[in-house]
Amino acid sequence: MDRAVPRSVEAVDEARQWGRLMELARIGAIPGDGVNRQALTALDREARRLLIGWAEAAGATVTVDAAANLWLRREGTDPGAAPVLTGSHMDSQPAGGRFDGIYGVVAGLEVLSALHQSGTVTRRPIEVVAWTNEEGSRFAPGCMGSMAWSGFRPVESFAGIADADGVRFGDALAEHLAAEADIPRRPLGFAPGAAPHAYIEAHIEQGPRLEAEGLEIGVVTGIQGSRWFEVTVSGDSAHAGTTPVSLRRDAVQDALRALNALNDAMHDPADVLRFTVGRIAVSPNSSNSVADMVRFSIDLRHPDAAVLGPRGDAIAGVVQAALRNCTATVAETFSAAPTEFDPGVVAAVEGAAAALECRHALMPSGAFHDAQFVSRVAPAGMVFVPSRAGISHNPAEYTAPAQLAAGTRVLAKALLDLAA
Ligand code: HGY
Ligand code: MN
Ligand code: MN
Repeated sequence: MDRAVPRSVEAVDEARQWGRLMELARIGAIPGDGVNRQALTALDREARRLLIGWAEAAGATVTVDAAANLWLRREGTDPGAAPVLTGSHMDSQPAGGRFDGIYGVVAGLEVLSALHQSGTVTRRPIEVVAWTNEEGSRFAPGCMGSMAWSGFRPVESFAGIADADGVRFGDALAEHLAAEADIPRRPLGFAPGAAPHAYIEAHIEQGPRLEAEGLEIGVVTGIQGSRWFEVTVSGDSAHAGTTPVSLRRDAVQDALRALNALNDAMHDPADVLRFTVGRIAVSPNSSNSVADMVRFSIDLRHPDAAVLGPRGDAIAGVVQAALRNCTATVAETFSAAPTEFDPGVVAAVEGAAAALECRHALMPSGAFHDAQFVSRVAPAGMVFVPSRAGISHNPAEYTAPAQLAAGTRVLAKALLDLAA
């Protein structure tokens, strides 16, 4: 490990990076310093155009693939060498913050800018990628761009998924690609035997540990497993005033019975299992009509597949047993096994943090990331920077400029070592 700090790492510019993040945060800004920038919307495209302008000024070539993943490439001396990748996502939660996802894309861009500014040329090409729809809040599930790119699921399999307004993913993707028709295309995925040499994603921790332990950098060892389900409880709509309870097939009441049963079934005294119902839709959603349909989401996570498997597999039976007079369907829409990152990439990140004398620790990720799908086809790892009070998926999400710059310098050093 070269312990000297390369000029390109020193060229990482804290103010330039912060300025870009704050300019992007204005696109989809919501009260409380938050951001709502949903995937494949005009806001998403506006942010991408801003990023593309900066990337071209840094000498990168820009391409888009069939899943609308956006690629910023800096050539190396050996153009045929497998590239080193970095990046993250640009879409946000509906009540999102200014850093989740977008920090990793801007950090990758900052590395390209620093390499360009310092005239540093690496042997391997370096590519920054902005993955499509990581959050899964407009179109569920998340990580569609990285799942399609890694071959985990074909992009066509998402086409029929509709957002809250009934817009199908396939149509939103087609509209998006048409709006970016001026950007050169690249094939989705990679040729056999031409997988990237390595991938490192910089991201905010979205948890309290780094701040609580006074650490600057998280060297991420892996990502806990996650499974998403969609539960639909079906009854009959009826008049709230005239229909006796004994004759009702009330989807709200049976959904409540199912939720209570699920809470009991998913209880974990060690508080490691994460069971979340974040979205509930009621039809016809009228105060004086008995509900004929309730649809709710389940997000289930655990670091151990031996726990996540059985607990997730039990969900359908728990729901069915809880119903009194409605019917229900339970569909699994997302399943990402627990991920262990590549030891070589983890060592590159840890070595970079040590070389730059950053206080760091090895740690797993509670949040999922596109890196979990990239890691199935290429050696992957992540760099975390602290989140104030561990807050994320909330407008109050915050990381200081100097903390973000430290993360980007570690990213730059690790990428340089891997691209040598
Ligand atoms: O849900 C997640 O873990 C990620 O932040 N989208
Ligand atoms: Mn994220
Ligand atoms: Mn997120």
